[in-house]
Amino acid sequence: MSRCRKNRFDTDLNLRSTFIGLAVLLGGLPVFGQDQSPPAERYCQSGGAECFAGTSARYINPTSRYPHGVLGDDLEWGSLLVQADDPQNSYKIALQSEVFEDTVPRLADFDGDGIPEVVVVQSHPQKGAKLAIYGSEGKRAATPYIGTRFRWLAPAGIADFDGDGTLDVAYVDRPHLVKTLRIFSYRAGDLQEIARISDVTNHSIGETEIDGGLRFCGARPEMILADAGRTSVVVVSFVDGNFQRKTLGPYSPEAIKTALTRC
Ligand SMILES: [Ca+2]
Ligand SMILES: [Ca+2]
Repeated sequence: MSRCRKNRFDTDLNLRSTFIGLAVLLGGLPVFGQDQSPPAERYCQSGGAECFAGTSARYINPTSRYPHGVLGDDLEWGSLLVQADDPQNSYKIALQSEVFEDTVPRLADFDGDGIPEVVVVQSHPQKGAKLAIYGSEGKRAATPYIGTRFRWLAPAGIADFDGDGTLDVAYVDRPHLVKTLRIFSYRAGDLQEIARISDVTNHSIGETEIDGGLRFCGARPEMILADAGRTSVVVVSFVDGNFQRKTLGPYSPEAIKTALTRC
């Protein structure tokens, strides 16, 4: 999960114009352009990488109003921009005091109508982070805020992990402190917690990316994470009616990548 380092130039139009001009002189390539996040990740029910053709989403409007710096700089995102072929499904969410404290937005279809909703990490200046789902009508569902300023969560994946037909979303609650994977199911338009797995993490303070992710090997999608001390790679699977965690081997960034791509 990648994250471009943002810069402050979007708040200085003169500087920005200068840099865009330089970019043009350098061959027209967008060497500038870190005033927006990379495009949204797509969580396809098939486990593939391509779905929701015609819809894209990214964060825009960097802001320094929430100087937590957990993702490597003191800038977070002020707005979410969703663009779809159908103008009715295009929208912008501009936060006022809160920020999107996140790497990229995530597209997933929670209600099965074929139109993706957007999963974000949104942080409040006093209450810290929560995970939220947006649709064109606005915020559709959210977990509670953690409750304390400068406390964060890192999404681990979106899939029907338990195979009950409803989409689930998982995140590591305070990956530097509490290190607990929490799994929520989208039911009746709300997020209901269905499981917790302790002693895991997917991020260290200052890293610009979230570690791990999903793999599709057996009957159900699995989550790849590190143990809390980042000494081993672990996989969380739904087996025999329960979420279970299993150690795969010693931790390294390469071992995480290998675990994601091999069964
Ligand atoms: Ca939908
Ligand atoms: Ca489910």
